[in-house]
Amino acid sequence: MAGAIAYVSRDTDGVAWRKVLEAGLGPIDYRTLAGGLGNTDEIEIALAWKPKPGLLASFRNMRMIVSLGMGVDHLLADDRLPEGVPITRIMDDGLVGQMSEYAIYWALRHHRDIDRYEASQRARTWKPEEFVDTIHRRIGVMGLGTIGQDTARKFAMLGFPTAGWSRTAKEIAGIETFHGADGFREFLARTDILVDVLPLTRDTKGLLDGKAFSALPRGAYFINMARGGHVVDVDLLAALDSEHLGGAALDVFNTEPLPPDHPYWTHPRVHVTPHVAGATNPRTASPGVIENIKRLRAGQPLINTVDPKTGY
Ligand code: OXD
Repeated sequence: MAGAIAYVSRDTDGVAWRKVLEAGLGPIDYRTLAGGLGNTDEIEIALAWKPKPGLLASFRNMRMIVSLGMGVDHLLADDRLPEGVPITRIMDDGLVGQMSEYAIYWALRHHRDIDRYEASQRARTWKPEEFVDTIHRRIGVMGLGTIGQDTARKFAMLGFPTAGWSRTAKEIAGIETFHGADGFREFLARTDILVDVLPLTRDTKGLLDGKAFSALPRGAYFINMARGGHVVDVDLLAALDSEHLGGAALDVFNTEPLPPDHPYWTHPRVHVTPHVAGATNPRTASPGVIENIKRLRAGQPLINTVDPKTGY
């Protein structure tokens, strides 16, 4: 039998992944953190989500690492990550769809003043709010990978003027695009609802600081479904407190779980969700993983590979 496949995540017991992998590959030597990894020299492939630093380095014969998230910062944060072992990541249409739903949900809530109507209902007050036309609510999506493009296209389909910002230049039909440090301020200045789906890399850590928030128009709304590490929290709180920002929907945080005493929990203009914007679904994520396992074993080039230098 081929080498072992190890499920290295504490999020679930790994049973769902075992089922989908067996359905695609037949009998496999499958091991989990929960059930015990056995002789780790036998591990050929690691399916990993937030592995303990140094653990993957102990799999001496490992030939491929599969990130169980579309983001790979959880792997690259490990300074003992074995060099030369290819890193691939899941590409999950299900997760992509969930992420754009999340952004659209919070954007529409803000766009249609639902927080205010909820407060009015609690006060039994019949009070129509001033309406902003869709064509005057500008969406800006930071990050134009698979998730960003899907999200931007769906906003554009709803009739919102939509722009995207990415590190390098991209052209996407129906979306105005900006790129690089030079395009960042201009992008922010035309954005009423900012949606963050960037990867967390050396270049994007702390990118959303006081300067960035003040470049947004007054009253702008911020949706973060990427990584908390992009945000300088004190600056976001200051922008919310001064009402320069109208509100924020935050799914990801610098520290997760969000500590119980963190001001975001009780901030009147912040909605907090526990990193659930997009959950990896083994059913929709497994075809690409199975394809890569077959390719690895047949000596063929892998798909969905990650460049550790760019971080995505
Ligand atoms: C991911 C995530 O990276 O869920 O896929 O955060």
